[in-house]
Amino acid sequence: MPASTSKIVMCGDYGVGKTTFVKLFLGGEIGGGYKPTIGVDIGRKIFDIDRNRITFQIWDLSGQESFHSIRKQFYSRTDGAILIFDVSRRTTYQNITRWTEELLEETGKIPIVLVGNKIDLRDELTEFVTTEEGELLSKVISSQTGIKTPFVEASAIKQQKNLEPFTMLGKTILEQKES
Ligand SMILES: Nc1nc2c(ncn2[C@@H]2O[C@H](COP(=O)(O)OP(=O)(O)O)[C@@H](O)[C@H]2O)c(=O)[nH]1
Ligand SMILES: [Mg+2]
Repeated sequence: MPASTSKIVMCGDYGVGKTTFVKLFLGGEIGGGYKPTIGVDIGRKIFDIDRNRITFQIWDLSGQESFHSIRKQFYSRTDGAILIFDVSRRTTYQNITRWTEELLEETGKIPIVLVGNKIDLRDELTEFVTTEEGELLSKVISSQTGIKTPFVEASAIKQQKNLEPFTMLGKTILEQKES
């Protein structure tokens, strides 16, 4: 991997929308990653943030989210992570802590962004994870890990805030390279 390439991992339970975010960001299909046997799709995109060029190599678990054996390789040499939960399924929110711990154990301190996805479903539901709860979780992660963890609410399907997690992560990674 060239030094200028940043490996980004998509974390969160099955069905939260990880692949939807990646496909929208890459502007096409992903798949055919070079390690299909470990259940990971890998996509690549070069983009510009504030006149700086950055290359993301994005790793997305392909339906193997529950297999612990896969995830060690998955996290290896990661530069940044997008942690996603589904506001319509509280268990996916509760499991973020576990995803975070597992990730950071392998990577050490790296930039992360927390995403509450599927906010379009709130209209139809009486029980959902609220904005305040999402913000609280990001504060807890920040204070426990020492990593400033921005929180974004999104609806990938409606293409609301679906690119923000990537650009926020890119900015943080660029800032760290400069300092
Ligand atoms: N209502 C709604 N559905 C979504 C949203 N984002 C993704 N989905 C749907 O949720 C399902 C799981 O998405 P997917 O990206 O495969 O999740 P993954 O398992 O985390 O990769 C699919 O049917 C998506 O179309 C969203 O913002 N709102
Ligand atoms: Mg997926």
